[in-house]
Amino acid sequence: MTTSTLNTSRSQAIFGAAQGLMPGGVSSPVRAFQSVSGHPIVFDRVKGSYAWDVDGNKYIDYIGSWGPAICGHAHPEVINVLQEVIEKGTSFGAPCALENTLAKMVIDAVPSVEMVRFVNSGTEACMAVLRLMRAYTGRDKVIKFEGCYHGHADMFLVKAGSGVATLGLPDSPGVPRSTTANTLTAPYNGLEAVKALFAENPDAISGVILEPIVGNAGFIQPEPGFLEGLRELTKENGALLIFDEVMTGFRISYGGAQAHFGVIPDLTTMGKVIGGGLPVGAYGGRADIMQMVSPAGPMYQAGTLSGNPLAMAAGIKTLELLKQTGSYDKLAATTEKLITGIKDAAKEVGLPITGGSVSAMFGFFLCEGPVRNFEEAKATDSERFGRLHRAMLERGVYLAPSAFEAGFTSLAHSDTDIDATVSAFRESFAEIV
Ligand code: KE4
Repeated sequence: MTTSTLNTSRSQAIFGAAQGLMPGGVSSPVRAFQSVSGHPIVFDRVKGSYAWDVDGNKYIDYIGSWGPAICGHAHPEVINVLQEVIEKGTSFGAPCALENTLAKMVIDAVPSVEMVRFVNSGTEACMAVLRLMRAYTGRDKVIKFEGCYHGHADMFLVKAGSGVATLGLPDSPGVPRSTTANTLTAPYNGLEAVKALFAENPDAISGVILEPIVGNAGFIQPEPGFLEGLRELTKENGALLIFDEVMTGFRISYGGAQAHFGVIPDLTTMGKVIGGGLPVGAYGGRADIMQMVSPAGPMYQAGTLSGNPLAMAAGIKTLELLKQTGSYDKLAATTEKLITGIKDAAKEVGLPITGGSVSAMFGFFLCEGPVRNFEEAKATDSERFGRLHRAMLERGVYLAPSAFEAGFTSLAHSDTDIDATVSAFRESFAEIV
């Protein structure tokens, strides 16, 4: 694939105008390209595995709106169902049968979920699940892991991943110390550190929340025994285990990472895929715990647009598509071919690289590795990644604009897409070596 000087003049003009309208010119920080070379690309439309920018340039997209587009962008069957449902209104603010349908699909699919509550984002789901952990156990402290990101609620902005890591914001201003005083942190895969926290805080920790596969510090997998160890430790200490599956849910398998690893938490948060591209989040788990949620119980949580028919319909159709035989075999094969090609291409020019994939989620670090936690992830060559990102963009491949994010494939990514992507990596690695 030959490079051409990408004409992105309209992107530059629109992004330039955005600067005076929205902080950083974006609606979410990581989109601002602040840790990679060049300015952001302004999208015009997306379809399948592709995105087109406002200058007409086409890209193979490995972000997929940060996870929701697992069946491919603007899937015709999702579009059709939305066109039908929208005729009946966009939001009711009242119960609708579509909520029952999606709730039953989630309950039938995700091993830990006996009851579920829909919200409008992953952040909301994580905020609510933390309140529920505390309400159920009567304890205030929570353990999270360095580099894991659970949305932007105050109590989680402690050594968080994603944009916080990208922008080097170890803690955000505006978050009172009192709010994070009950948030304890440990290194990912650091079972001994978690044991020590429980010993130092007897009967005070409500639970442990984590990404069962990390996608917000780059791609980091749990080491054998880590998830199982957390399951045992939380049980021994009367605490809850929470899997934040906002990113991994219905991506790692139809039952999420918990079904893939065979470790069942007490509560699970979800988002992204279950909304099929519309704003949705959810939290669910053991019925005895979920019964505490208002109005069944005393723990308050609410939302104007929660369970709206459009989001429910898009989620239902997306899960129906994923449930079809062979979906996850295809996702795994596509992604394995991609990450193998990427690593081989780097090694051909002697660039240090470590990385991997699980189902439709992948990632790599430009360092020797292994990368088992956020501290080791920081060894990645972020400056070189910034140049790689630009070189790939020039060759029509759109990667997450941060060394501390994961990549996502979809059912729409073809063998031709993967071959073209690996070829672009081969040329780009040679350019940045
Ligand atoms: P949202 O509030 O962005 O819907 O979800 C927050 C969230 C919670 N938990 C996990 C594991 C997540 O990955 C996320 C959000 N993921 C980021 C991508 N790293 C969203 C992209 C962005 O912030 O613009």
